[in-house]
Amino acid sequence: MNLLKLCFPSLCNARHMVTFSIKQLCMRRSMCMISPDVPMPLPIRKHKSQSTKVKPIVDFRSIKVKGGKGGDGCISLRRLCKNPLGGPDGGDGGSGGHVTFKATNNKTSLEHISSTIKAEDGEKGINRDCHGRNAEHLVIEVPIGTMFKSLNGQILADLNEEGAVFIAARGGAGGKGNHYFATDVNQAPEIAEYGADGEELSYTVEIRTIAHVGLIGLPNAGKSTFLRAISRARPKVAPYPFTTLQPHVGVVKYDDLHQVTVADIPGLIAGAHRNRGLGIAFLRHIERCLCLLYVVDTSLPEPWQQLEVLRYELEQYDPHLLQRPSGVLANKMDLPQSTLNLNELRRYVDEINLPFFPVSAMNNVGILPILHYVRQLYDSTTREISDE
Ligand SMILES: Nc1nc2c(ncn2[C@@H]2O[C@H](COP(=O)(O)OP(=O)(O)OP(=O)(O)O)[C@@H](O)[C@H]2O)c(=O)[nH]1
Ligand SMILES: [Mg+2]
Repeated sequence: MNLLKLCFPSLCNARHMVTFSIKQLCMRRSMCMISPDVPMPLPIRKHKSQSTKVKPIVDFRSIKVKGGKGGDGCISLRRLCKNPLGGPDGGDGGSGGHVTFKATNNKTSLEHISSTIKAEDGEKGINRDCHGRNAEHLVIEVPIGTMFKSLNGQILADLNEEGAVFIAARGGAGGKGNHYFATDVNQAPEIAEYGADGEELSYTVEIRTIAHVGLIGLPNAGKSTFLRAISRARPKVAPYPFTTLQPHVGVVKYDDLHQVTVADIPGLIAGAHRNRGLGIAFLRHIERCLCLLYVVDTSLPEPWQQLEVLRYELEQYDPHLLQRPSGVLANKMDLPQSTLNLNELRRYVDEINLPFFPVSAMNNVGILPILHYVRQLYDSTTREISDE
């Protein structure tokens, strides 16, 4: 505990916000000398689910979409007992439905999107000039920031605001019934149109931003443990590398009702940009986080080397990633080796000019200053986006 007091002078007796009441939070504002204007993270009141199913985020899908087929027109000649030559009365077919995607705040992942999507067909026309019903358009909700690309990689749509809609495949028009073809010279035509087929197209769908903040680190650094500490997400934690194989997203709520999403990205290793380890796919996930938190296992010898590896891999993949707003978490500060390495690591982090946070994710110590910093990152990036 004394070691922790050295590392976290203002917060050493903070266990974790899980147990805070609102009153306690107000007291903590004054304890931590946090201005009353700064939004505070809300305590996690709801218990984590007991289910063993853990949902990783799906941020990429290849889909085939098909608009509904138009209904066929009808061939019918009216024959009533008092009017045996009543003329053509075949109705038109209804139009097929479109497949559309609509951006909404309610969705955060693409997991509900199946690989083949088909809209409803229009109904056939029938006699007595009854037209077939037009099919309902299929509206699929997707997260804001979803991009639709053609198979050759061209961006066709970017749904970057609430309510934006992309018509991915149009339904076919309904066919005309035989009443439509009646002319002066042919008053009983026995022809009608088939309904047109709907468009059939393929796309790749990607979410531009999977989370506001991405946790990146070497395997076993404690990324999943940290995400579990700050949110209700339940990524698996285990003492072996590559426990996390898919990104997981947790939500941190603040008392001004803003929600910041934090993604636990699977561990990176040296050579990741050349597809080593779990491959380049995870660098792609990192690209989709607005800010980054490097998680370092401070108990390992020369922990700054972990930062060097991480930053080198990011630079090789995309040098712009190093410009993203970032911070460094020196994790596992409860272990004695960590205290020995702390100052050297702090010096390295100061040199690269990044904010530094000693933390013990397992014991929930040092979490609050990070959540304040996360909120600052969120505020600055969302302000930039709204200014653009
Ligand atoms: N002593 C101590 N152990 C920790 C701390 N944080 C994490 N660990 C342990 O470190 C091991 C790895 O933790 P994870 O959270 O699974 O690490 P990860 O970075 O998600 O690992 P990958 O998913 O493999 O990339 C687990 O045994 C954790 O209990 C900490 O603050 N202190
Ligand atoms: Mg993990």
